[in-house]
Amino acid sequence: MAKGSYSAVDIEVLEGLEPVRKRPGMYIGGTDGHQGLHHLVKEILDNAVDEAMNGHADTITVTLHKDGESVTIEDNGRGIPVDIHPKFKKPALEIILTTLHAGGKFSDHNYVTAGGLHGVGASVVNALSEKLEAIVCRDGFEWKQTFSRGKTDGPIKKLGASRKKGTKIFFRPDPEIFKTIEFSASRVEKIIEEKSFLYKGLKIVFKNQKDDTEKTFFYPDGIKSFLKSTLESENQPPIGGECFDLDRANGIKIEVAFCWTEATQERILSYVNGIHTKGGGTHEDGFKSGLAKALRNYISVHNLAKGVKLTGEDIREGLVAILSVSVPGAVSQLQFQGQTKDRLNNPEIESPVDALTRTFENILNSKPSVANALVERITLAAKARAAARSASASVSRKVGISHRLNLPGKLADCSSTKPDNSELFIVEGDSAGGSAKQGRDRATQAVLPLRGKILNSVATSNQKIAENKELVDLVSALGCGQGKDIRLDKLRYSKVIILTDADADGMHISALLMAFFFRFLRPLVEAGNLYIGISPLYRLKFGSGSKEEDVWVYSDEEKEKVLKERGNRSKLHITRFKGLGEMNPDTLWETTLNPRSRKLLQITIDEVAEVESMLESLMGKDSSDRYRMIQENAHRIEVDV
Ligand code: 28G
Repeated sequence: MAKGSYSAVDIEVLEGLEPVRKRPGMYIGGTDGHQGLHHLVKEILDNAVDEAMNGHADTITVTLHKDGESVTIEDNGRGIPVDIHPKFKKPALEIILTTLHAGGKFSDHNYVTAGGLHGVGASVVNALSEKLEAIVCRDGFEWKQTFSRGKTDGPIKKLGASRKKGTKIFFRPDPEIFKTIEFSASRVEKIIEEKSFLYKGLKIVFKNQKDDTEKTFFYPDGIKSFLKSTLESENQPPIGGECFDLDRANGIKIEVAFCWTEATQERILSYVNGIHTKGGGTHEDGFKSGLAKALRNYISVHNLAKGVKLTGEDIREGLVAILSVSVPGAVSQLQFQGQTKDRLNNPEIESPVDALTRTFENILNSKPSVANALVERITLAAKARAAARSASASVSRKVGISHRLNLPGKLADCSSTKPDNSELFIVEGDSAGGSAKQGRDRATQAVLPLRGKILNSVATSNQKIAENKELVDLVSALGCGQGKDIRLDKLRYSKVIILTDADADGMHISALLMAFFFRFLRPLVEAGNLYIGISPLYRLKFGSGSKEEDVWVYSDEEKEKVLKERGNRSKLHITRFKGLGEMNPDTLWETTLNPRSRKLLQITIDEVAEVESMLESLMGKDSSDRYRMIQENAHRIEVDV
């Protein structure tokens, strides 16, 4: 059989889809209806992108159907093979969609993308879909097979002759698996946009039947457009008016686009075979070292150093970069590392990226005025950093890594010293703090009451933080330090739970606290340690005497729903809680603190862009915007047991 052509014999390991339905989270990262749900789209889209990347398709269409709960993805590639597997006597299409790891062997000269680390393919989507329809056009015919929850509805059908070629997959996620199956159009759009930035020349059409719109994503300039769109959306013009890009195409494919801005942080968005590597890794390391070499060489050749010592951090201050690396061959050759497995670990990738990036020196030489603007920017950063170093030393002494000895006086600590079974409740106000202290499980739950306005920390300097007693107390209670010196292994609690009243003021305080965490304790948020505790808005007391029954509801809609369900038949008494302080300790335990019955909302960061815009709205003066942000996230509520 010719190299590169399909052979059904490639499919070797067959395993049913039961494990996927049993533990969906293991395959798609969650079933709360957001990350996991949208992961299904990524998974199918990735297959279509693979087909395009290998030169067999150039257009992909993604349709979000009117119901908002189903999606069709179509490519104009070769079509998934439908020939009968000699051993299993089933069409390849069916095997691919109904068995785990049925992708067969990857040929070693093709680029293969993968939907993150859970990239296990179409069969997972099939397993988690109430309905999936696959239509294949190839070799002059159109074929169709449909599935329910990963099982075929019947054999594949030949629909008739067709001169088209390609694959079309419709699916509706299974409401038995997902908390909600409502797709977010903007999220789907983000997924599509990212893909089309990463693969220049690929055209992806997004048809949104919900609002009858159609958008085409096509970026011939690839990640250079990605960079420009990032800069534009953040209103950050590049220094010297210039964005740079480098690429090499043979073997390991490397593309990088970058520029400097007036911002103080550095931001590198990196990808390997289309997989976002939030934790960086060897490709990023190569880029950083290459960049440092290019600039240091340029500076020394032109004698621009003037006695200032430049660190890598100085060089990268204000840097915004998109780095995309593609390694030919199976994704399984890629090695990932770190707690969330989002750090590339393949050592052979570092030096080619370093070598390519070093050629940036040539660009600098050819554009002396831009180069000088950059050198000035970098030397200034170095001087500022040196000046800040002495000041920040005194700050970190105050806000630094704490010991049990200097825990804040207001903290009612738990008796456990094991972070794994310790939780910290950050409670608004002294009276709620009092109820929480009495109502909690002293063994595992600590309470820190916060009083007064918390600083709007997004816009606040380290200096001001050090002067804010509430925040200093919070950081010492956490024990892990903050900012660059954060040490997550010293974090004293595995769950840090913000608990505020269920009103606008409470939301505002949560928003400010979250902003503080995002800005100064981001790794803690990224590691999934931050939660918002949801307290009930009403108690509905049904019946009376021994038949009395309490139902706690967390929103007006839920109240209406429960009342409708119960009808008017029983006696009813409704109490609205104006604040946590109104609940007695037992009630607070039952509704809000008890791990068996409470509702927690885990705060996650899945995309840098999302957080940036979130931060923007948190910073915004309009507090209703902040309120809305929290409300929008509030449906991600998960009951944790
Ligand atoms: C529309 C939504 C998602 C796809 C193809 C095309 C082929 C294929 C897909 O083969 C089996 C395993 C590795 C080769 C390959 C067709 C070769 C020849 C294909 C998609 C055989 C899977 N002819 N298009 N899978 N491979 N599009 N779009 O899923 O060795 S999946």
